[in-house]
Amino acid sequence: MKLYYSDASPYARGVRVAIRYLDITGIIEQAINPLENDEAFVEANPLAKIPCLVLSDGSAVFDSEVILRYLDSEYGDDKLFGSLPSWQQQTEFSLIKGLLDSAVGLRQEQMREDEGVRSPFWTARFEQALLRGLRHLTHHGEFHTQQVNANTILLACLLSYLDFRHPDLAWQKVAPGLANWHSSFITLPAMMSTQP
Ligand SMILES: N[C@@H](CCC(=O)N[C@@H](CS)C(=O)NCC(=O)O)C(=O)O
Repeated sequence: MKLYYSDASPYARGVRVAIRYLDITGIIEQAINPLENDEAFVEANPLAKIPCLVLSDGSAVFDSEVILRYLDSEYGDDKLFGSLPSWQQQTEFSLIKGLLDSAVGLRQEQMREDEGVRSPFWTARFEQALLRGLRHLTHHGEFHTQQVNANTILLACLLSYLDFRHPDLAWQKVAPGLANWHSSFITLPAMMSTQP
């Protein structure tokens, strides 16, 4: 199997953390820049987005959520999603995934600055969603332990991405509990070995 990824992508990092945590072997990780539209990559995922997992029979699995569910079901004994049976926990997963979309959207606005087309409206909207969402998770989430599951992996990758790409956001001020949890979670070997 082959995983297309980039070091900076928080979605791809979530999948790479899961591969290490579940101790899955036999996946070759190929770093690419999705914006370069490599022919084999675009053939595998017409959306030209990473992560994208190409199976041994040549078929492709994407996006990050489907890859995580695939790996968990085929190799992980449901360790990642099995511990999240309630609709509330599934909704928490959607919230974290949506916050990743906001963080990456905010990054795209930064990149548009060079073209002189950065939107103050969308910049503020992404920032507000991030701060609202993290505040919500601080009050309603269950992120007080070292438990490793799909939600904690993705949340840790999101918070590390915010520190990496959006250090001025100061998310720690609205979510101090998450900041404590994150500083401990990132010491896990699977997190350490996938740092951008
Ligand atoms: N919903 C997708 C989002 C993946 C995504 O947006 N990846 C970014 C990198 S962080 C990408 O490949 N961007 C290239 C593009 O948008 O053309 C997932 O969960 O995998």
